[in-house]
Amino acid sequence: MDCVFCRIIAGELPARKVYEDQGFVAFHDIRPRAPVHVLVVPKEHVAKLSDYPDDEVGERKLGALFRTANRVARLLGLEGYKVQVHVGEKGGQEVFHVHVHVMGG
Ligand code: DGP
Repeated sequence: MDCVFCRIIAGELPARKVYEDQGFVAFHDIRPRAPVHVLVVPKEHVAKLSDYPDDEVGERKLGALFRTANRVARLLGLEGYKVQVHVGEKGGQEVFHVHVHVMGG
């Protein structure tokens, strides 16, 4: 397994987890760019946001991803926060396993 986020999900690498459910995990970013900076990551390996299919399945998965980002922000007590997704190398993506940055505080 050469995906760093898959290895965190599998418990092979440590991470400061703040949330976990059946489909998602959230943990603190190793290089925080805000006082609170967590990554919300689906357990299913999908390389990038644009790989989700343009159909009802994709819509459900995208909805669940952003619903979880909101849930995590609420759990962390963030009143206002920034949500960011880098898509593809030219979009600044470094880790090719879909994730949403939630930054606040
Ligand atoms: P990006 O792919 O550009 O959306 O950003 C990836 C983010 O993942 C970056 O802010 C740093 C973070 N990151 C990379 N490797 C690890 C890691 O092993 N653990 C944690 N907690 N964060 C990581």
